[in-house]
Amino acid sequence: MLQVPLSVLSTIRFLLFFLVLVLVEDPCRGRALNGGLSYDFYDRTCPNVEKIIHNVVSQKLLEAPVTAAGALRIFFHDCFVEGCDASVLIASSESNKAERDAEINLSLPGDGYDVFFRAKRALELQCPDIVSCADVMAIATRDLVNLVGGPRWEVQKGRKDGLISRASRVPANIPLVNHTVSHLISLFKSKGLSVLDMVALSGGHTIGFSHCKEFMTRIYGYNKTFEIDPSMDQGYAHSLRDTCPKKHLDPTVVAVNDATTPFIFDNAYYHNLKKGLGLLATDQMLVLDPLTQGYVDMMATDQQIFFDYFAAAMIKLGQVGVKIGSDGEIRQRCDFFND
Ligand code: HEM
Ligand SMILES: *[C@@H]1O[C@H](CO)[C@@H](O)[C@H](O)[C@H]1NC(C)=O
Ligand SMILES: *[C@@H]1O[C@H](CO)[C@@H](O)[C@H](O)[C@H]1NC(C)=O
Ligand SMILES: CC(=O)N[C@H]1CO[C@H](CO)[C@@H](O)[C@@H]1O
Repeated sequence: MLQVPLSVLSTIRFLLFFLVLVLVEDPCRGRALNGGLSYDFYDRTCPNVEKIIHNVVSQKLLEAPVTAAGALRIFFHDCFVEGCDASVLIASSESNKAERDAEINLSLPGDGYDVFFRAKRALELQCPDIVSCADVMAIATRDLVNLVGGPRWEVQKGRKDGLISRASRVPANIPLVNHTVSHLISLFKSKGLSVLDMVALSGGHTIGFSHCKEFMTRIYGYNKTFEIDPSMDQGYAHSLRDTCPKKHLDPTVVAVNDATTPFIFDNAYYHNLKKGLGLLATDQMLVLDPLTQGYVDMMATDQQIFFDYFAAAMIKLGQVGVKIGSDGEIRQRCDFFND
């Protein structure tokens, strides 16, 4: 019979013990929780990254105040399609219709794209080939939200830029105004975001605009019983009818998302919902559905609570489907893949 010497057994036991330690304490496992992102990612390679982006962003905001809302919506769309990998910035080519040109994107505003392109160009002068467009988007969006009155949070960095951008992958991943709350919940859940995250992120509609077609069915011929959506404040509905006449509707006309403080990032959005002043059907439903109305009340009660949950949810949004290592690249130009 083969005798296993005691020393071998104890070595095996030691190795097993060590393995358990590694499994429990492996720092990579902890990092994987943030998708491999870190706060100090560019500390050695581009220490001024945040300052450079901030300068560009604040200049752009002075020129075009609508930039904040545009950028925030583009960032959200980017993260929901292929993850936060700047795939939304890619220009279409002859052989590829990119995300930007998916129908829902036609309303994403040019100033929002422009601020990301400008920030990247400024970075390339000081730290060429170092900072990904995906990280530029996360940092610039944070700055813009903060500059229009919203909270500030530290941005985790280290995202790579994606290698795929297809218009055909957009529709299934982007919420529409005719979706039910339960559909929205499952869409957000599929991205790792909770109901609370969803209600907090919807507060992004405290700034920006929507085109008339997004709410026309609420203010004209709603259903057989009601001409106007009964959950909408009737005076508000009539003022929206003035903005968006049924006949000769100009498709470029927009209404502000937050009827009370349209240009300030605050919690007025939630107060509005409680008064029937939600613009989109999906906004108004958040206060009608028992799964979400408690969170709406909470955000309306205390702006600081909204800011804390919004910031936490933006950090989670910024982790959705991020690519690290060889999963992606550092683009030289945000609108074209390297080759
Ligand atoms: C919950 C589901 C959501 C739906 C159904 C939805 C839908 C829409 C629609 C239809 C518009 C108007 C687009 C246009 O006509 O130009 C819009 C605008 C906007 N959305 Fe959302 N959205 C949702 C969630 C979010 C989230 C999570 C964010 C970001 C945190 C966000 C940020 C924005 C912003 C900032 C605008 C204004 C854009 C501008 O002024 O150019 N939305 N949204
Ligand atoms: C929602 O609207 C889109 C067009 O904007 C339409 O294609 C889709 O069928 C609608 N979905 C539902 C559930 O009504
Ligand atoms: C019209 O909409 C209201 C509120 O959404 C609803 O209660 C009512 O049942 C609807 N009526 C018809 C005929 O669909
Ligand atoms: C097809 C199309 O019009 N795409 C547009 C998508 O949005 C950007 C930014 O506004 C435009 O530059 C594209 O032309």
